[in-house]
Amino acid sequence: MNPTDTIVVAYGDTADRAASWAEALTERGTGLRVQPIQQPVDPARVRYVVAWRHPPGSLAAFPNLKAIFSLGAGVDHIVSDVDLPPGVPLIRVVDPDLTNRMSEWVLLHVLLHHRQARLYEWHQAEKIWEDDPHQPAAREVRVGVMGLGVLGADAARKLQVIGFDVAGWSRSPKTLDGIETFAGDAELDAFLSRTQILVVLLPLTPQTRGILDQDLFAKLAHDSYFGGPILINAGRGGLQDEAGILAALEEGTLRAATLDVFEIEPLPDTSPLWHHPAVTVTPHNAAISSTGAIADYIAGEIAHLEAGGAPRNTVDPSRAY
Ligand code: NDP
Ligand code: OXD
Repeated sequence: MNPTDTIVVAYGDTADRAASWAEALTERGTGLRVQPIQQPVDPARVRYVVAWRHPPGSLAAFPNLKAIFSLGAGVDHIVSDVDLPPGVPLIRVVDPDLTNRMSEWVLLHVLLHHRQARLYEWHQAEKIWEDDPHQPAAREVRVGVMGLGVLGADAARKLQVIGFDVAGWSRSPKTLDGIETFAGDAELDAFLSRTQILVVLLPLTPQTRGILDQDLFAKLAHDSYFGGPILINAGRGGLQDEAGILAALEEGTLRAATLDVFEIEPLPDTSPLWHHPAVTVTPHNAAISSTGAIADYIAGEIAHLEAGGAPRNTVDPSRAY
């Protein structure tokens, strides 16, 4: 390892965030220089890039990269760059801190709908003392998780522990104890037709873009106690047709939606989703990353690569996730 070898933090949103990630990685003592992409660097010395919404085309300047790291679990913000240096492994975050945070969010929002928390919030504001004697038990509620990867599988298992009747859908067949699984386009309709609460933890790829539309909502189970299917999306905003969600809520094809991700982020002030009474908005923080945990993970993977280890948690560029 040469001490002038460099890790570049390509955080596109703000220079401040790039600088704070660079500081966090420096504190981990990787033995390499760490600097934000906004500072001048000798491109030939850059061995690693740590990226979040980097300026497209900017990574092509580095001819000697050993790996590109995503600062998150998703990599759509990287694979959408048509000028990535070819043949460089792309590594994403797979870390229990992120996984647990996502499952917390999923459980919170499934339970929030299941136990009608917003109704009781309103009752409290109106001083109404009234309960619902027909509140179903978790076992009577069918939850479907779209995407059974690292995050979806963990959330599905934890929903199952609470008692929900859980199923999942993925690209390739999966076996999860006690969870009914469906795979591929051929089994999508069967999965949807049993799903009362739909949790989406899919990556954004050319195959999944726009998948959450009115046609799909119409195929969900419409027999739930809550008066219609519920959509909970923490995958990516590009999966969803927001006009379609609003139309489905108006016509009753959907009963409610909780959205953490949006077609445009931050969600514009003008979006009707902000004040729709059946929509809950969270600011893309379902699995809000702990800088420390992610920096530990990346520093650990760099140490593993520097010791001659093979890249782990890599993304298959042909699948885009
Ligand atoms: P994984 O790659 O581990 O899992 C992706 C899952 O989606 C897999 O089960 C995969 O199927 C399935 N899938 C992909 N394409 C298709 C398809 N065309 N049809 C059916 N199933 C498909 O990803 P993670 O679980 O780690 O993360 C999922 C996504 O969550 C990320 O890509 C990111 O967009 C989002 N995310 C959001 C966060 C937030 O804060 N809102 C935080 C972190 C991630 P198979 O198993 O067969 O490969
Ligand atoms: C991620 C995210 O992909 O936070 O990790 O969205």
